[in-house]
Amino acid sequence: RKLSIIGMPMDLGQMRRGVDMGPSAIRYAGINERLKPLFDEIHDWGDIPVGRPEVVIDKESNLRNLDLVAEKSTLLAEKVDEVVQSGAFPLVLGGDHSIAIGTLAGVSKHYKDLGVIWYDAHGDLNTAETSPSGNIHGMPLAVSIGLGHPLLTEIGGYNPKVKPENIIIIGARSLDDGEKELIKEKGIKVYTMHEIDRLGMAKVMEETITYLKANTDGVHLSLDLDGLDPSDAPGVGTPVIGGISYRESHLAMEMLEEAGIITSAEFVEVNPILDEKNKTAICAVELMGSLFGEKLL
Ligand code: DIR
Ligand code: MN
Ligand code: MN
Ligand code: MN
Repeated sequence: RKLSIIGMPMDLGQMRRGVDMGPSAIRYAGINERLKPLFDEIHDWGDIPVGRPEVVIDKESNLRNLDLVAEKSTLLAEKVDEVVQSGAFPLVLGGDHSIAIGTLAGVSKHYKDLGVIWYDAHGDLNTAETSPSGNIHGMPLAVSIGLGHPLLTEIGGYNPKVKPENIIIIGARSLDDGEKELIKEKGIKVYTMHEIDRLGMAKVMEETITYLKANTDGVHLSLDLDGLDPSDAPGVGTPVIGGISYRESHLAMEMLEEAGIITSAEFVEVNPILDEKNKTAICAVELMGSLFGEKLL
C-alpha cells in the first residue's frame, strides 16, 4: 500500500489568514512518523504552489477570490489525478475547505460512482446566490454536484463530480437557509449532531458504511476539523460549539478503516494561528492514524 501526501496551502476560500499554514502544522505534528508503519511506502509531494497573492474581492459575483481559487484548484486536481493514476492513496492537507473542489476534480474521474463523506459542522452547499459570506470554502460540496460558477464546476473538464445520492454529511450543526433547501431538494443524507447523539456514532457509521458499500465504487473522506468540537479542535476559522468528540471521531475513523471503503482523503481547515499548541494538527494526525489502521494492540 502506497500513500501520497499533497499539501494545499490555500486560504483564499475564506477571510481568516493562517489556514495556509495548515499543511506545515500537520507535518510538524508528525504525520510521517505516525503513518510510516502503516504503509509500504509514503511519498510527500510537498505543497502545491499557491503563493501569497494579494486578495482580490469580487463583490459582483459574491465569490471571493474566484479566479485564484479556480486557478490553484486546477493545479491540485492535476496532481491528485496523477497520484490516483499511480495507484497510491491520495491524502491532501488543507488549506481551507475550498480545496475539496480540486481534490474531487482529480479523484472523481477515476470512479463511476464516487461516494463522499463530508465530516463537517457545515454543509458547504452554498452557491453565490445563497452564500451569506461570499466565501468559497462554504461552497465546495455544491460545486461538486454541479452547482456554482462554471470556473469551479468545470475544473478537470467534467461536471458534475459527485451525485447527490452518493453524499453523506456527518456532524452538521450550522446550515444556512439555502443549504437546508438544497438538502431537501436533492435528498442529501445528513447525520446532524441530533442523530449522532440519538443513535450514537457506531450506528451512524454502520449505516453510512452499509449504504456506501452498496452504492459506490470508491469513497472520498473530506474531513473538516471544525466537524469536531472546538474543545478538541480549537484551531479552525469557524468553530461551532457542540461538535463531534475526539473519541467519536476516532471510532468513526476506525470503523472506516475496518470497512476498507476509503479511497482518498483530505483533512482541512487546520489553522495554527488560531490553535492551542498545535492541538488541532496533532488531532488531525491522530485521526489519520486511526483511519489508516493504527491499533493499540
Ligand atoms: C457559512 C460558513 N455556511 C458560509 N461555512 C463554513 O460562509 O457559507 N464552512 N464555515 O466550513
Ligand atoms: Mn467545511
Ligand atoms: Mn466547516
Ligand atoms: Mn485510534
